[in-house]
This record gives sequence, C-alpha cells and structure tokens, in this order.
Amino acid sequence: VPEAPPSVDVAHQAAEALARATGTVAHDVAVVLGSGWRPAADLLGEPAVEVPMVELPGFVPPAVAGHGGTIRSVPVDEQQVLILLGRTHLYEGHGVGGVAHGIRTAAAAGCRTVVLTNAAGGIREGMAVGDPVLISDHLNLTGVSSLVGPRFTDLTDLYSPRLRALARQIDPSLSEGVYAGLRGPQFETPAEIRMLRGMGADLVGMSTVLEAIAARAEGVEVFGLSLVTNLAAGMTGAPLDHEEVLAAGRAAATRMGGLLRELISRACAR
Ligand code: 6GU
Repeated sequence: VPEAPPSVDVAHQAAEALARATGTVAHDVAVVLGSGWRPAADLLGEPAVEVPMVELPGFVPPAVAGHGGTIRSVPVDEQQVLILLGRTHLYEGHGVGGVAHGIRTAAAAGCRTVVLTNAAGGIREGMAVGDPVLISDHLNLTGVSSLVGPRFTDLTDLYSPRLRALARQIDPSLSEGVYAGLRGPQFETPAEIRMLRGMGADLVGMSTVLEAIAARAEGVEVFGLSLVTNLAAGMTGAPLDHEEVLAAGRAAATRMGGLLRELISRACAR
C-alpha cells in the first residue's frame, strides 16, 4: 500500500524532532551522502549524536545496502552541519515527497546550503573511476517534479556558480559536468548511454535532480558533487556492478572528505 507522501508540514515536525535529538536548533549546511560516500562523512568530524532517520516523522527505511539511513549533527568550524547518511530514491516507490523529505527537513532545520553528493556513471570520454566531478547542471529525466507551491520556478544556475568557483579554488583539478538523473533502478543500456551523451550528459545516476529542485523551491543554495564510480554501459565492455560503486567510494573517501570539509568551512560568507 503506497504511503501518503510526507508534506512540508511533516518536514517541520521532523526538524523539531531533530532539534530535540541533536540538542541543536539551528543548522547551517546539509550534506546528503550518496552510495559509498560514508567514509568521507567520518572525515567531517565525530558526531555527538547520530539519529536513525526512521525515528523522525516522514522518513522511510532505506532499501539498498550502502544507503545508511541516519542523520548526524556535526560542527565544522563556524557551521553546524547536518549529514544525511542515506537518501530515498524515486525507485523505492515513496514518490517525489519521499525523495524531497530530507531536503525539506534540512531547510526546516535552518540549512541555507545543501551539498548533494552521489555515485555516478561516467559518460564523457576521458572520465575515470574515482574522479570527483562538480555538477554544473542537470537533465531531469525522471519524468516527475518535486516542486510544491508556486509553479514555473527558474532553474538557471541551480548548481551555485559561487560554490563551484570556491570548490575549484580549493581543488583546481576538479572538472565539471552535466548530470542526467534517471528513475532506474536498472542501469542504462549502451544505446541509452549513447542517447544521453548526445543530449549533453556527462554523468548519469538515479538521484540528486529532484532534491536539487526541492532545494531551489525552498530557496536553499545547491552544490552537487558526483563521484565517478564506474564508466557507463558500453564504455568498457564490462558489466556494471553495485559493489564496484561502493569500492570506488571507499577509495576516494579521503580526498572527498577533505574537499567537503574545506568547502563547508569556506562557504559561510553569503
Ligand atoms: Cl552507469 N547509471 C545509473 N543510472 N546510476 C549509476 C551508474 C550508472 N553508476 C552509478 N550510479
């Protein structure tokens, strides 16, 4: 039986419960961690408390191994950071409300910036497993929208040029790319990857785009960072494997954690 999608009201209840559980009423930045990103989270600092998402109103249990399902509250320099270890994907069947709930909760908890990380397939020639890529823009190919409230929201510069410039100042070797967000849960066929490349996609995955739209609707600044965990179908001849995705995350964790920490501590002036 499909559950009723969590509403913006429920996000406020979740933020209140989170404030009680963490003892912190106001948070500044939220970081959503994708598959395999958990090791990078530990480099942001030891959490005083870690709250299971299922204890908060509106959150649903995660479906996939490697998607943790807890929320940490960690100070990083002057910023109080909410780390969401785990996210709800559209393919889990809880609707766009389920996908957007973590973002709406973070906004209700005071966050004005959200960092969306993910594990992505590399589509552009020259990309390699383990490459971090700044998301410069997206193709929402899920067929649905996470907007509530006013329609026709502008998505120009959805992925903050200010934060992208800051990230490239920290690590000048970072490249940028367009992320295609699909519903999944199957990986794409080689023909679909050729189509996506022709449409201007550099990266492909099953998350991020609906969260970014929900964040924009809340007036929250968005930063997106993909970790290329595998090359997309048809590029290497090898079949795709979820374990490969997790292993690439573990291997890149130190670099990613350092970048996130530096970005968060320098992102405050706005
Ligand atoms: Cl190749 N496709 C999709 N849809 N998601 C992914 C991926 C590929 N690699 C990691 N996540």
